[in-house]
Amino acid sequence: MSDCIFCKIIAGEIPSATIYENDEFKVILDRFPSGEGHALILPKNHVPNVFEIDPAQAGRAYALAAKLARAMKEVLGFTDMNILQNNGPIAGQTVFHFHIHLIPRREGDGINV
Ligand code: DGP
Repeated sequence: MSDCIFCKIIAGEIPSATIYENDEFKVILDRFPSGEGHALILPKNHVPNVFEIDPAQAGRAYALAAKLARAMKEVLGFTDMNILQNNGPIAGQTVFHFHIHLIPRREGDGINV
């Protein structure tokens, strides 16, 4: 989608810090992180939100979230993590390309999700 910032990142038109990639998903660091290591799982196809994503693809996205959560915990040394996903502006979605937030949590980090 031509005016989607995440599609531009996936196409390589806008730089991003990519931490993982496969045929279906790209995982980048959030440009406005809630905390250290805040990452976003993006499907490479444009799909706006949970209401429109293929449920099977949503399942693969969450399976990837579970794998990355373990790898990130090992590498970054945090203890806890929020995994969340916003759908629609009232729910706090600001980029209308489905994405899962992986937010490492540490004691006393002061993050409000
Ligand atoms: P949400 O509010 O759930 O739609 O989250 C969108 C996230 O995307 C937000 O945490 C900030 C992040 N973001 C917005 N623009 C960019 C960008 O250009 N690059 C990266 N890496 N992240 C972005």
